[in-house]
Amino acid sequence: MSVKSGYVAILGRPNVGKSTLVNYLVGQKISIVTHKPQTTRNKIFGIANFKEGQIILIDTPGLHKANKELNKAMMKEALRSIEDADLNIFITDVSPNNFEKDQEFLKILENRKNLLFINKIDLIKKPELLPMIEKYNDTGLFLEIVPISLLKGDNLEKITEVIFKYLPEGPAFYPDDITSTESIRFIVAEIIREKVFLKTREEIPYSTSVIIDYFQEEDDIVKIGATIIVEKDSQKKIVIGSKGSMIKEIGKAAREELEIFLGKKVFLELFVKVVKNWTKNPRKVQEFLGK
Ligand SMILES: Nc1nc2c(ncn2[C@@H]2O[C@H](COP(=O)(O)OP(=O)(O)OP(=O)(O)O)[C@@H](O)[C@H]2O)c(=O)[nH]1
Ligand SMILES: [Mg+2]
Repeated sequence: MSVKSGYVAILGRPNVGKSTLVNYLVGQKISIVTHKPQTTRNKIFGIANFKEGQIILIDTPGLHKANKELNKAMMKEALRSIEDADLNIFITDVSPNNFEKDQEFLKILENRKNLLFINKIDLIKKPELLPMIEKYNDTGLFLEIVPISLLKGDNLEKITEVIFKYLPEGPAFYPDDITSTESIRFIVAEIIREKVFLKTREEIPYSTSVIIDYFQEEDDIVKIGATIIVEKDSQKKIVIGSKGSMIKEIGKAAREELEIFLGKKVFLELFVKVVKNWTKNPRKVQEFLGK
Protein backbone atom coordinates (compact mmCIF):
# COMPACT_ATOMS: atom_id res chain seq x y z
CA MET A 1 0.00 0.00 0.00
CA SER A 2 1.34 3.46 -0.83
CA VAL A 3 1.73 5.91 2.02
CA LYS A 4 0.96 9.60 2.14
CA SER A 5 2.65 12.46 3.95
CA GLY A 6 2.48 16.20 4.06
CA TYR A 7 2.25 19.49 5.92
CA VAL A 8 -1.13 20.56 7.24
CA ALA A 9 -1.61 24.12 8.54
CA ILE A 10 -4.25 24.55 11.24
CA LEU A 11 -5.82 27.99 10.98
CA GLY A 12 -8.70 29.87 12.55
CA ARG A 13 -9.70 32.61 14.95
CA PRO A 14 -8.41 32.45 18.55
CA ASN A 15 -9.84 29.84 20.95
CA VAL A 16 -11.60 27.61 18.38
CA GLY A 17 -9.54 24.51 19.31
CA LYS A 18 -6.53 24.53 16.94
CA SER A 19 -4.00 23.43 19.54
CA THR A 20 -6.46 20.88 20.95
CA LEU A 21 -6.67 19.33 17.47
CA VAL A 22 -2.89 19.22 17.08
CA ASN A 23 -2.43 17.54 20.48
CA TYR A 24 -5.21 15.07 19.71
CA LEU A 25 -3.64 13.98 16.42
CA VAL A 26 -0.10 13.87 17.79
CA GLY A 27 -1.33 11.90 20.79
CA GLN A 28 0.68 14.04 23.20
CA LYS A 29 0.42 17.59 24.47
CA ILE A 30 2.98 19.56 22.50
CA SER A 31 1.01 22.81 22.19
CA ILE A 32 -0.49 24.60 25.17
CA VAL A 33 -4.26 24.99 25.53
CA THR A 34 -6.27 27.41 27.65
CA HIS A 35 -9.81 28.76 27.70
CA LYS A 36 -8.45 32.23 26.87
CA PRO A 37 -7.99 33.55 23.31
CA GLN A 38 -4.53 34.14 21.82
CA THR A 39 -2.83 31.38 23.76
CA THR A 40 -0.60 30.16 20.94
CA ARG A 41 2.00 32.67 19.74
CA ASN A 42 4.30 30.76 17.38
CA LYS A 43 3.82 28.27 14.65
CA ILE A 44 4.39 24.93 16.29
CA PHE A 45 5.16 21.71 14.44
CA GLY A 46 3.65 18.43 15.57
CA ILE A 47 4.14 15.05 13.93
CA ALA A 48 1.42 12.39 13.80
CA ASN A 49 1.94 8.89 12.40
CA PHE A 50 -0.78 6.56 11.16
CA LYS A 51 -0.81 3.42 9.04
CA GLU A 52 -1.90 5.62 6.11
CA GLY A 53 1.18 7.85 6.50
CA GLN A 54 2.53 10.91 8.30
CA ILE A 55 0.81 14.22 9.00
CA ILE A 56 3.02 17.16 9.93
CA LEU A 57 0.76 19.61 11.69
CA ILE A 58 1.48 23.30 11.92
CA ASP A 59 -0.36 24.85 14.84
CA THR A 60 -0.70 28.62 14.46
CA PRO A 61 -1.68 31.69 16.51
CA GLY A 62 -5.37 32.59 16.19
CA LEU A 63 -6.25 34.96 13.37
CA HIS A 64 -7.22 38.37 14.74
CA LYS A 65 -6.85 42.09 14.10
CA ALA A 66 -3.33 42.93 15.18
CA ASN A 67 -2.42 46.31 16.63
CA LYS A 68 0.47 45.70 19.00
CA GLU A 69 3.85 44.50 17.72
CA LEU A 70 3.42 41.19 19.52
CA ASN A 71 0.13 40.56 17.74
CA LYS A 72 1.54 41.56 14.36
CA ALA A 73 4.34 39.03 14.84
CA MET A 74 1.81 36.36 15.82
CA MET A 75 -0.24 36.99 12.68
CA LYS A 76 2.87 36.84 10.53
CA GLU A 77 3.64 33.38 11.96
CA ALA A 78 0.11 32.20 11.17
CA LEU A 79 0.09 33.51 7.60
CA ARG A 80 3.58 32.19 6.85
CA SER A 81 2.53 28.67 7.74
CA ILE A 82 0.15 28.59 4.78
CA GLU A 83 3.14 28.85 2.46
CA ASP A 84 4.56 25.59 3.87
CA ALA A 85 1.30 23.65 3.75
CA ASP A 86 0.04 20.96 1.39
CA LEU A 87 -3.39 21.30 2.95
CA ASN A 88 -5.08 23.82 5.26
CA ILE A 89 -7.56 22.98 7.97
CA PHE A 90 -9.58 26.05 8.85
CA ILE A 91 -11.31 25.60 12.21
CA THR A 92 -14.33 27.52 13.35
CA ASP A 93 -16.51 26.96 16.38
CA VAL A 94 -20.26 27.21 16.86
CA SER A 95 -20.33 30.57 18.66
CA PRO A 96 -22.90 33.11 17.42
CA ASN A 97 -21.98 34.88 14.16
CA ASN A 98 -18.99 32.63 13.59
CA PHE A 99 -19.31 32.93 9.82
CA GLU A 100 -19.44 36.73 9.95
CA LYS A 101 -16.43 36.84 12.28
CA ASP A 102 -14.48 34.47 10.00
CA GLN A 103 -15.21 36.52 6.87
CA GLU A 104 -12.13 38.73 6.82
CA PHE A 105 -9.82 35.74 7.25
CA LEU A 106 -11.36 33.43 4.67
CA LYS A 107 -9.66 35.24 1.79
CA ILE A 108 -6.27 33.81 2.78
CA LEU A 109 -7.67 30.42 1.78
CA GLU A 110 -8.34 31.40 -1.83
CA ASN A 111 -6.73 29.16 -4.45
CA ARG A 112 -5.55 26.63 -1.87
CA LYS A 113 -6.62 23.18 -0.72
CA ASN A 114 -8.75 23.67 2.39
CA LEU A 115 -10.91 21.66 4.74
CA LEU A 116 -13.30 23.21 7.24
CA PHE A 117 -13.75 21.71 10.70
CA ILE A 118 -16.66 23.09 12.71
CA ASN A 119 -15.61 22.35 16.30
CA LYS A 120 -17.47 22.41 19.64
CA ILE A 121 -20.68 20.91 18.25
CA ASP A 122 -21.33 19.69 21.80
CA LEU A 123 -22.45 23.26 22.53
CA ILE A 124 -25.38 23.38 20.05
CA LYS A 125 -28.33 21.34 18.85
CA LYS A 126 -28.01 19.44 15.57
CA PRO A 127 -30.56 21.50 13.56
CA GLU A 128 -28.48 24.64 14.16
CA LEU A 129 -25.60 23.09 12.26
CA LEU A 130 -27.12 22.85 8.81
CA PRO A 131 -27.52 26.56 8.07
CA MET A 132 -23.96 27.07 9.34
CA ILE A 133 -22.58 24.41 7.01
CA GLU A 134 -24.49 25.93 4.12
CA LYS A 135 -22.93 29.38 4.59
CA TYR A 136 -19.38 28.03 4.55
CA ASN A 137 -20.19 25.69 1.68
CA ASP A 138 -21.42 28.61 -0.43
CA THR A 139 -17.97 30.23 -0.28
CA GLY A 140 -16.64 27.43 -2.51
CA LEU A 141 -13.40 27.47 -0.49
CA PHE A 142 -13.67 24.04 1.14
CA LEU A 143 -13.13 20.56 -0.25
CA GLU A 144 -15.07 19.14 2.69
CA ILE A 145 -16.78 20.37 5.85
CA VAL A 146 -16.61 18.21 8.97
CA PRO A 147 -18.49 19.02 12.20
CA ILE A 148 -16.64 17.71 15.27
CA SER A 149 -16.31 17.95 19.01
CA LEU A 150 -12.75 17.48 20.13
CA LEU A 151 -13.82 17.66 23.75
CA LYS A 152 -16.66 15.14 23.61
CA GLY A 153 -15.10 13.00 20.87
CA ASP A 154 -17.81 13.44 18.24
CA ASN A 155 -16.99 12.44 14.66
CA LEU A 156 -13.25 12.28 15.30
CA GLU A 157 -12.76 9.19 13.10
CA LYS A 158 -13.57 11.45 10.15
CA ILE A 159 -10.56 13.67 10.86
CA THR A 160 -7.75 11.40 9.69
CA GLU A 161 -9.92 9.95 6.95
CA VAL A 162 -10.49 13.34 5.37
CA ILE A 163 -6.90 14.55 5.85
CA PHE A 164 -5.37 11.50 4.16
CA LYS A 165 -7.87 11.78 1.33
CA TYR A 166 -6.22 15.06 0.29
CA LEU A 167 -2.56 14.57 1.27
CA PRO A 168 -0.05 13.79 -1.49
CA GLU A 169 1.54 10.36 -1.76
CA GLY A 170 5.08 10.11 -0.48
CA PRO A 171 7.29 8.71 2.28
CA ALA A 172 7.38 10.07 5.84
CA PHE A 173 9.50 13.19 6.38
CA TYR A 174 10.47 12.33 9.96
CA PRO A 175 11.24 9.13 11.91
CA ASP A 176 8.14 7.71 13.57
CA ASP A 177 9.40 8.15 17.15
CA ILE A 178 9.37 11.94 17.30
CA THR A 179 6.24 13.97 18.00
CA SER A 180 7.55 17.47 17.41
CA THR A 181 10.45 19.36 15.92
CA GLU A 182 10.22 21.97 18.66
CA SER A 183 13.00 22.02 21.23
CA ILE A 184 12.41 20.70 24.73
CA ARG A 185 13.34 24.14 26.07
CA PHE A 186 10.64 25.80 23.97
CA ILE A 187 7.94 23.40 25.16
CA VAL A 188 9.11 23.82 28.78
CA ALA A 189 8.81 27.62 28.47
CA GLU A 190 5.35 27.18 26.93
CA ILE A 191 4.16 24.95 29.79
CA ILE A 192 5.21 27.64 32.28
CA ARG A 193 3.51 30.32 30.16
CA GLU A 194 0.33 28.22 30.11
CA LYS A 195 0.21 28.23 33.91
CA VAL A 196 0.55 32.04 33.96
CA PHE A 197 -2.33 32.19 31.44
CA LEU A 198 -4.48 29.96 33.63
CA LYS A 199 -3.71 31.54 37.00
CA THR A 200 -3.69 35.27 36.21
CA ARG A 201 -6.32 37.58 34.79
CA GLU A 202 -6.97 40.50 32.48
CA GLU A 203 -3.91 41.83 30.66
CA ILE A 204 -1.32 39.77 32.50
CA PRO A 205 -1.36 36.70 30.20
CA TYR A 206 -0.95 39.00 27.19
CA SER A 207 2.00 40.81 28.75
CA THR A 208 3.90 37.67 29.68
CA SER A 209 6.72 35.80 28.07
CA VAL A 210 8.91 33.06 29.53
CA ILE A 211 12.64 32.68 29.02
CA ILE A 212 14.57 29.59 30.09
CA ASP A 213 17.72 30.63 31.99
CA TYR A 214 19.14 27.18 32.59
CA PHE A 215 18.22 23.57 31.91
CA GLN A 216 20.42 20.95 33.54
CA GLU A 217 19.53 17.32 33.12
CA GLU A 218 20.99 14.99 35.72
CA ASP A 219 20.45 11.26 36.29
CA ASP A 220 17.31 11.50 38.38
CA ILE A 221 16.32 15.18 38.18
CA VAL A 222 16.06 18.07 35.75
CA LYS A 223 16.97 21.48 37.14
CA ILE A 224 15.25 24.35 35.37
CA GLY A 225 15.49 28.08 35.93
CA ALA A 226 13.09 30.38 34.06
CA THR A 227 12.24 34.07 34.02
CA ILE A 228 8.68 35.28 33.59
CA ILE A 229 8.83 38.59 31.75
CA VAL A 230 6.05 41.13 32.28
CA GLU A 231 5.85 44.72 31.13
CA LYS A 232 4.87 46.77 34.18
CA ASP A 233 5.91 46.89 37.84
CA SER A 234 2.26 46.44 38.84
CA GLN A 235 2.15 43.18 36.85
CA LYS A 236 5.27 41.90 38.55
CA LYS A 237 3.58 42.45 41.91
CA ILE A 238 0.55 40.43 40.81
CA VAL A 239 2.60 37.57 39.35
CA ILE A 240 4.57 37.29 42.58
CA GLY A 241 1.42 37.66 44.72
CA SER A 242 1.15 38.41 48.40
CA LYS A 243 4.10 36.79 50.18
CA GLY A 244 4.94 35.01 46.92
CA SER A 245 1.68 33.05 46.87
CA MET A 246 0.99 33.45 43.14
CA ILE A 247 4.45 32.59 41.88
CA LYS A 248 4.39 29.58 44.20
CA GLU A 249 1.11 28.41 42.66
CA ILE A 250 2.36 28.93 39.11
CA GLY A 251 5.57 27.08 39.95
CA LYS A 252 3.76 24.14 41.53
CA ALA A 253 1.38 23.68 38.57
CA ALA A 254 4.23 24.02 36.07
CA ARG A 255 6.50 21.62 37.93
CA GLU A 256 3.79 18.95 38.13
CA GLU A 257 3.23 19.07 34.39
CA LEU A 258 6.94 19.31 33.57
CA GLU A 259 7.56 16.14 35.57
CA ILE A 260 5.05 14.30 33.38
CA PHE A 261 6.42 15.86 30.18
CA LEU A 262 10.06 15.16 31.01
CA GLY A 263 9.44 11.85 32.82
CA LYS A 264 11.72 12.91 35.67
CA LYS A 265 11.66 14.82 38.91
CA VAL A 266 11.94 18.55 38.27
CA PHE A 267 13.45 21.32 40.33
CA LEU A 268 11.98 24.59 39.07
CA GLU A 269 13.23 28.05 39.98
CA LEU A 270 11.16 30.98 38.73
CA PHE A 271 12.12 34.65 38.51
CA VAL A 272 9.98 37.63 37.49
CA LYS A 273 11.40 40.54 35.54
CA VAL A 274 9.92 43.75 34.10
CA VAL A 275 10.83 44.71 30.55
CA LYS A 276 8.88 47.93 30.05
CA ASN A 277 6.32 47.71 27.20
CA TRP A 278 8.04 44.79 25.50
CA THR A 279 4.88 43.81 23.55
CA LYS A 280 5.08 47.14 21.70
CA ASN A 281 8.77 46.91 20.84
CA PRO A 282 9.54 44.95 17.63
CA ARG A 283 13.08 44.02 18.71
CA LYS A 284 11.97 42.76 22.12
CA VAL A 285 9.06 40.87 20.56
CA GLN A 286 11.48 39.05 18.27
CA GLU A 287 13.71 38.25 21.21
CA PHE A 288 10.94 36.90 23.44
CA LEU A 289 9.02 35.11 20.69
CA GLY A 290 12.14 33.43 19.40
CA LYS A 291 12.51 29.73 19.94
N1 LIG B 1 -16.95 22.81 24.44
C1 LIG B 1 -15.85 22.51 23.75
N2 LIG B 1 -14.67 23.12 24.05
C2 LIG B 1 -13.58 22.79 23.32
C3 LIG B 1 -13.63 21.84 22.27
N3 LIG B 1 -12.39 21.74 21.73
C4 LIG B 1 -11.60 22.60 22.43
N4 LIG B 1 -12.30 23.23 23.39
C5 LIG B 1 -11.83 24.23 24.39
O1 LIG B 1 -11.60 25.47 23.72
C6 LIG B 1 -10.57 26.21 24.40
C7 LIG B 1 -9.54 26.70 23.40
O2 LIG B 1 -8.80 25.61 22.88
P1 LIG B 1 -7.38 25.80 22.19
O3 LIG B 1 -7.00 24.50 21.59
O4 LIG B 1 -6.42 26.47 23.12
O5 LIG B 1 -7.79 26.84 21.05
P2 LIG B 1 -6.83 27.56 19.95
O6 LIG B 1 -7.63 27.68 18.71
O7 LIG B 1 -5.53 26.85 19.87
O8 LIG B 1 -6.65 29.00 20.61
P3 LIG B 1 -5.47 30.11 20.35
O9 LIG B 1 -4.16 29.44 20.55
O10 LIG B 1 -5.77 31.13 21.39
O11 LIG B 1 -5.68 30.64 18.96
C8 LIG B 1 -10.00 25.27 25.45
O12 LIG B 1 -10.57 25.60 26.69
C9 LIG B 1 -10.47 23.90 24.98
O13 LIG B 1 -10.57 22.96 26.01
C10 LIG B 1 -14.88 21.18 21.99
O14 LIG B 1 -15.04 20.35 21.12
N5 LIG B 1 -15.96 21.58 22.76
MG1 LIG C 1 -3.61 27.51 20.26
